[in-house]
Amino acid sequence: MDETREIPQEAAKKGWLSKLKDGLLKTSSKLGDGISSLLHKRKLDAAALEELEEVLIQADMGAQVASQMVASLAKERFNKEVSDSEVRTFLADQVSSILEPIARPLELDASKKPHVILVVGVNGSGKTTTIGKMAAQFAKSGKRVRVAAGDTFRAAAVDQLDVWAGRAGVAIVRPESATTDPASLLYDALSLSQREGDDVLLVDTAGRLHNKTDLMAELDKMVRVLKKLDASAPHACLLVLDATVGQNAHAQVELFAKVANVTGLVVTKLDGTAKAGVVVSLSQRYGLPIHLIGVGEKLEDLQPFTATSFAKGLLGID
Ligand SMILES: Nc1nc2c(ncn2[C@@H]2O[C@H](COP(=O)(O)OP(=O)(O)OP(=O)(O)O)[C@@H](O)[C@H]2O)c(=O)[nH]1
Ligand SMILES: [Mg+2]
Repeated sequence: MDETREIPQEAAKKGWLSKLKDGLLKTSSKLGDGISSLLHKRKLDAAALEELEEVLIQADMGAQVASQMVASLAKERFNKEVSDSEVRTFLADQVSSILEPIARPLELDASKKPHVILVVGVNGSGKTTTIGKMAAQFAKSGKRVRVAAGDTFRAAAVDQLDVWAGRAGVAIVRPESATTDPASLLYDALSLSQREGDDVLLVDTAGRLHNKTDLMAELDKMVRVLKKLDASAPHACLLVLDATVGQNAHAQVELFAKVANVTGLVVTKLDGTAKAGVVVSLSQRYGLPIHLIGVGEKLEDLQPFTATSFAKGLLGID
């Protein structure tokens, strides 16, 4: 047995689980405090259940999920003595089964050279940071990676991606000037990437929220240009959502689903909010796969989304 290989992997896994738990601390402590105080010296009666529903809604789980979870808890434990840890474990199981069908790793199709990933989302949601982190992780796993600065208009946006590319040790395609059209930059990036035999091309896009028509036109143009070189591209379109906006994330999913063929979600900034329950309401409502989550600004703070560990982190269970 190769122990030297196993130990670092185990350590990395443990490291990520505690990082996830720490990252979700704002939400889990709010939920935990709410649950303990509503159970304080009392049985799980109707008033306690009503309070619990409110606590879940406050964490942005959504009204429907909150009422379903409370109803199933009531079925089993109504008017019984329950400890707060029993309630947290019960809720974590419920959350986990809601998340299970949509927690899907982002898979690369090895037959696509490159596998083109378009990254979209509103201003400041974490697109560029997420691309940087993903690029680093793909590169670390031995993939040949290139990033394209499709947000051509803002020099600062291009420079930010450049810094991440340097950190990740991957190639970048930069626009010649602020007037370079994003679609023509993408044409150059994909041609180069095909010639070089890259495994992945990650495309950053502008987050300025135009009106819906402009946004659709710009994304359509980008997709059309990519298809000239590879009819199956883009192979994924990831919508990056900032968890701190809570229920507003729903409006963003609805907007982007209309203007782009969104294939999956990345939820960022879970560390900065007590509203991490939004992940649960998004899962229940749209059924879109959630591939990755961000719990911090550093390279290692982006990780695959897994149902059980997220559910446990959310409810503060070890
Ligand atoms: N705490 C925390 N901060 C994050 C996370 N992801 C991104 N950020 C921060 O959020 C800010 C915005 O991130 P960007 O990656 O620039 O967002 P963007 O979507 O590219 O923004 P625009 O290009 O302006 O549309 C930066 O300060 C990031 O460091 C996360 O998971 N946790
Ligand atoms: Mg950006």
